[in-house]
Amino acid sequence: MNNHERTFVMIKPDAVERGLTGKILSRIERKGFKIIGMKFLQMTKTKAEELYAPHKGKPFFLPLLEFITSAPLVVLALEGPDCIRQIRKLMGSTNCAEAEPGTIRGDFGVSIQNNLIHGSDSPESAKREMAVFFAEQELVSYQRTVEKWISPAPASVH
Ligand code: D4T
Repeated sequence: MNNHERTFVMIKPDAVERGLTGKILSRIERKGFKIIGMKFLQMTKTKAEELYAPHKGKPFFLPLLEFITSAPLVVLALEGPDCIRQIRKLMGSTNCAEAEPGTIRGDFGVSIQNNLIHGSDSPESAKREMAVFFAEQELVSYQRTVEKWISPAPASVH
C-alpha cells in the first residue's frame, strides 16, 4: 500500500456558511488523516471552471459554478495509506439524502448540490485537483510521532 497516497478535499461554501468547518475538520483529523496543506479562500470562476472541467456541459455545471464561488471554502491536501477511498467513505454518498447516517453528508446535509464536502475519486483526479490550489512546494512534508498508532508499517501488522 502507498503510505504517501494523497488526496484533495474541499469543505464547501455551504459547510463554511453553516459554521460546520470545525466539525468536519475534526472528523477528518479524528480518523487519522495527515493534513499536508490547507487554505481558506473564495474560489474564482476561472478556478471553478478548471476544477470542474470534467463536468462541463452537464445540466448541473453552471449552478455548481455559481454555488462553489458564492462564499469562502477550505481546500485541503491529505496524505496517508488508502486516503482517497477512505475519505470518500467518511464523506458518504454524493447525494446527502442517500448518504448513510454517521457519514459527514449523512449527518449534516439533505441535498445533492449543497453536499458540504468534496474528495477526489482517483489518484489522477487528486493530482489534477490539488494542482489547481497548491504548488508542490506549498505541501508540507513532516513525520508525525503518532504515525505508528494510526498506520503501522505492514511488517508490524499480524
Ligand atoms: P464531489 O465532487 O462534490 O466530491 O462529489 P462526487 O465526486 O461525489 O460527485 P460528482 O463528481 O458526481 O459531482 C460533483 C458535484 O456536482 C454536484 N452535483 C452532482 C449536482 O449538483 N447535481 C448532480 O446531479 C450531480 C451528479 C455535487 C457534486
